[in-house]
Amino acid sequence: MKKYKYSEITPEQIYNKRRKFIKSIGLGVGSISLSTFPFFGKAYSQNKTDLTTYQDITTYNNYYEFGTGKRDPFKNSKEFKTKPWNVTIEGEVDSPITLSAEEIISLLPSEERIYKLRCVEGWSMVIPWMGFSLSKLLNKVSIRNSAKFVEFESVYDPEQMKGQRYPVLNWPYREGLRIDEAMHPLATVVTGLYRKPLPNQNGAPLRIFLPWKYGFKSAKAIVKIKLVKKMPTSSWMRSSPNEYGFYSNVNPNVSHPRWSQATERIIGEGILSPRIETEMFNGYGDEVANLYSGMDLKKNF
Ligand SMILES: Nc1nc2c(c(=O)[nH]1)N[C@H]1C(S)=C(S)[C@@H](COP(=O)(O)O)O[C@H]1N2
Ligand SMILES: [Mo]
Repeated sequence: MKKYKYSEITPEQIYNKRRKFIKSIGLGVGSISLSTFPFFGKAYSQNKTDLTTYQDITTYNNYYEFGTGKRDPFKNSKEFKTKPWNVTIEGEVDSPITLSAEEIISLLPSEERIYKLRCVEGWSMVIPWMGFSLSKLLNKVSIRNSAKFVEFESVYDPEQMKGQRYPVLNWPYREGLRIDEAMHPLATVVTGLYRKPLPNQNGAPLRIFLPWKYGFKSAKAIVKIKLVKKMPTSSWMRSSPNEYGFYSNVNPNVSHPRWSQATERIIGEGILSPRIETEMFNGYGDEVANLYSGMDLKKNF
C-alpha cells in the first residue's frame, strides 16, 4: 500500500492534476475562496487510495443529533435549516461578538485543506476540506489573558434533530481545546468539502476540524465559541470519562479501554484491503508535537 505523509496541506502527489488546472485558470493554491471560485466536484480524477469519495464522506457519518447509525445523518439531515445561523464568540473576551455564518464565510476566505480524519472507532477518510484557520476567527475578538481554554458548542434544536430527543449524549454537543491548540494553524473552521458548501451531515454551516485529534473533537454545526479559564468538560468526557479524555490526540500507543488504536481501516477501500498503521498525531506530528512537549500523553489521553 502506498504510504502518504499526511502532514502536507495540499500534497502534490494527490492533487497534481488539480494544481495544474488551478494554475491554468490563474489562481494560486493557498487562497481559493468559496465565493470567488466556481464549484466543480468532478473536474479531477480520484484515486481511491488517495481521497475518500464524496459519496463515502457524505453517507458514512457520525452525527448523533441525527441518529447513531452511520447513514442516519445523511438520511435525517436533508431538511435541516442552516439559515439563518449565528455564531457567538464570548466568555473571557473584551466584547463578545455574534456573526452570521454567511458573514464568517465571506469575511474569511476558505482554502482547500486535505486532511485525514481518524475516528476513535478505528476508521479514517482523506477529505478535501474547504476552510480556514480557527485562529483567524478567534482573532475577531480581543481575548483576555485569563482565557486558557476554548469551548465549542453545537446547535441544540430537538425539533429538527431527532437524536437530541434521546439522552444518547449530554446535549448540546460540547468540545474543548487548550487555547494554544485552538490557535494552531492546522485547527480549522470547515466551510465545505470537495469545493462545495458543507453538506448538512458533515456539520453545515460551520464545523471545527482538528487533523491530529480523533474525529469527535471536531464539533459540527457550531453556534458558540466560549473562551474560558478552566478546562471544559466535553460531552464525551461526561458520558464516559475513562474512555474519552480532554486531549484525545490520535495515538497508536494508547488503547481505548475497549480496543486497540494501533491500526485503522480506510473507508472505501473494501474490507479485504489491509488496515494501515495509525500514526502518532494522525501523521501531523511535525506540526503539532511541540504543543505537548514534556507532557505524559498516556496520562493526558
Ligand atoms: N455535533 C456533533 N459533532 C460531531 C459528532 C456528533 O455526533 N455531533 N460526531 C463526531 C465524530 S465521532 C466524528 S468521527 C466526526 C465525523 O465527521 P464526518 O461525519 O464529517 O466524517 O464528527 C464529530 N463531530
Ligand atoms: Mo468518531
